[in-house]
Amino acid sequence: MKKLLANCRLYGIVDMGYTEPEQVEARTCALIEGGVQIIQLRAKGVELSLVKQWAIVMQAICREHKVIFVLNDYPEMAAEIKADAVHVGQDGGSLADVRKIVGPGVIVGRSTHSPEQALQALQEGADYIGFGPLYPTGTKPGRKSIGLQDVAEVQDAVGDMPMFCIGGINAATLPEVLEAGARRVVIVSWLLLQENIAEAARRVIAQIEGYPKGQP
Ligand code: TZP
Repeated sequence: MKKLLANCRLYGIVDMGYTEPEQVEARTCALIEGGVQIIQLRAKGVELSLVKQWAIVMQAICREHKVIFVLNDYPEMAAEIKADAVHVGQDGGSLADVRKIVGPGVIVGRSTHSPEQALQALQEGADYIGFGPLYPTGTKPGRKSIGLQDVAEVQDAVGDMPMFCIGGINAATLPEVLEAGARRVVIVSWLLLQENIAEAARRVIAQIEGYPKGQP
């Protein structure tokens, strides 16, 4: 799975703030159909039994299609359901502690909101980072956006560790995000709100892969 991570350009999230429980399966499949190779379940403030139920469904679908399944926030649950990956925020404890819980084979990702946090995550041994929010976003209300000015420098500094730019990315902002030096992106609300998620994902991936400076 860690090898697959290197090829991922678009990271999709089934965010339960935008998704009805009965849509979990279909949305996971639509993202996969659109070529998304890493998919997270993000279910903030939801009862753990439900999170686990959805996580098991998504992990099974992702496994069948050789897509990386990421559980947001719950390392113990990630270990229990044998998730491919777990993603933790800045408040999610040390990455060493997370790794102790999930074991060495599981991908560990960290949210970062500044160049300092990105470098810290690199030093701590993150397998990948999210970097943002680049723009203000309703998916993380109240979180200060960090803009595009540090993207290229941080991308250079983290070397081969995949860095996924995140926050307010959509069809309109993607070109300038790529121009700023991003190689990989996470898109949450814009993708989930598309009538045809698979088609939209396909277009985004083609745009990232076709970008002149877009080699990972
Ligand atoms: N972390 C930083 S911004 C963000 C997260 C989870 C939300 C991004 O969502 P959207 O809808 O793509 O702006």
